[in-house]
Amino acid sequence: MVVKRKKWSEDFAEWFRSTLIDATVMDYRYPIKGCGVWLPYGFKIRRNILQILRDLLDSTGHEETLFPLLIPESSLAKESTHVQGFEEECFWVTHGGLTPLKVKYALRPTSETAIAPMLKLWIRSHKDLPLKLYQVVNIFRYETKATRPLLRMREVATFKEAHTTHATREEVEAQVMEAVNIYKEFFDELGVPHLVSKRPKWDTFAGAEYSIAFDMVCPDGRSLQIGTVHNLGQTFSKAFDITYENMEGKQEYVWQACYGISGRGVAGVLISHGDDQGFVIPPSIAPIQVVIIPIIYKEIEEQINKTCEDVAKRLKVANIKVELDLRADLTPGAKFYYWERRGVPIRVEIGPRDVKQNEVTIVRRDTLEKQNCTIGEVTTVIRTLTEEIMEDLRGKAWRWMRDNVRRVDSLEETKQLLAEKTGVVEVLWCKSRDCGLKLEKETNARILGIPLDLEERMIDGKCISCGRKATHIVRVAIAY
Ligand code: 5CA
Ligand code: ZN
Repeated sequence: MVVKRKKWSEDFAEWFRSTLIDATVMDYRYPIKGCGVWLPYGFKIRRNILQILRDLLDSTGHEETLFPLLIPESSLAKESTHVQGFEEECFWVTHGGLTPLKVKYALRPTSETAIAPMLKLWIRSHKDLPLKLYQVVNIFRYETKATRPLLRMREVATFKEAHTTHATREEVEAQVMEAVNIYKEFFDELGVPHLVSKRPKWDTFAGAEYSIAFDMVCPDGRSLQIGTVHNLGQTFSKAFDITYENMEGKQEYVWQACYGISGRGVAGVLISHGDDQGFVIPPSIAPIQVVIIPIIYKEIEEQINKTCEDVAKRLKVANIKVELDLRADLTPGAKFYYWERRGVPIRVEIGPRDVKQNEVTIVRRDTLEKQNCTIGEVTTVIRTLTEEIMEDLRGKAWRWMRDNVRRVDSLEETKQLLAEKTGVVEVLWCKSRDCGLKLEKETNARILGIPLDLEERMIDGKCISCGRKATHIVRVAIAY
């Protein structure tokens, strides 16, 4: 298939779409809109990223489970704000074979109402709490906005959702903060720069008391929500009658939180570090960390290939994921290009001069800088280099994002920056709903919310919308 190549910096959406296929990460040409296929190479990236998330959750007392995909309408409809938020987004199963079902089933759009009836059976006393569960599943949402590979799918094939249950309000609030810290660590490990904001009331998850979201800034200046943490309060415990017996022997409703990261988390990694040549996969999650390419000269072909094999063996022994590209039908240049698109972080070239000097040439994918080292040093040099690359990717991505988040005082400038899609704009706000909605309307943008770390701090200045005293800084962006 011929894919038209677009630049990261010029047409990000098209760049992402074509690079996903070209780099064999995902093929979204499936005959149902909003569904895609994880290809073997992409699947390995996905698995490595999920492993980081699983490790973080497992080490903080979460346990992995698996709930059914089907949710009876009677469960989904038990909580009114939740069902209002989701019923139009559900795919419904209405038949079993040719027989119409008495109660139709939703394909889970998220799993609160799959989990709640079971919690009611499991939770008896305060000794059963806290209960911290998660699952990695596919969910289905009948998205009506334009679907985009990984960013807005109808089958969200990669969805990690955590659901926790607690005895008190204080405990669930502490859990929300733990979740925020887990997600921060997750994105930091991957070098994905993010903004953490408390979403405004009108953009809260259906059924939640409040929502905290992680957003990144895309190369085209639009923001992308890459994770959310919700405090569900007692919404679902009251609707599903989930109670526990407290120390005094009294029945109390439980408190709940939930938090999710989807395939957008994978997209975040690919987008943050990509460039005009394609993806750049961070070494820590790269399925192939080093590719070795022989630069063949007929007379000493055998010697070059043997050296390549020797170097591959050394790297393998050192637990470095290495691929030796001995394909005879491709020129070295074609191979460079092939692996660059896929984002293999380090390339080792071995040619006649290298063999003569007992050396190899090492090229970094992110900067295309070259260096030489002796064959004896190769594993040490590459180990150090993988750490350097990770640091540099992280630093570069954060610098780019910080340059694209701007504090602005005037409404005119806010409008102009957002119209030009130059990233996230931070303005002063009185926190009133009217001013927030008015600001969204005037700028055609979305309020992402108040920076979480500044939520408690009062601000001096005037609300950008009404001119009265402001209380908070608020982030605004054109959101995906
Ligand atoms: N039950 C809660 C927490 S698991 C929940 O469903 N939250 S959510 O609706 O905000 O989804 C969690 C995350 O999934 C979002 O932050 C967003 O990054 C991602 N997401 C939501 N819809 C889609 C979609 N259609 N395609 C890809 N990712 C999505
Ligand atoms: Zn105001």
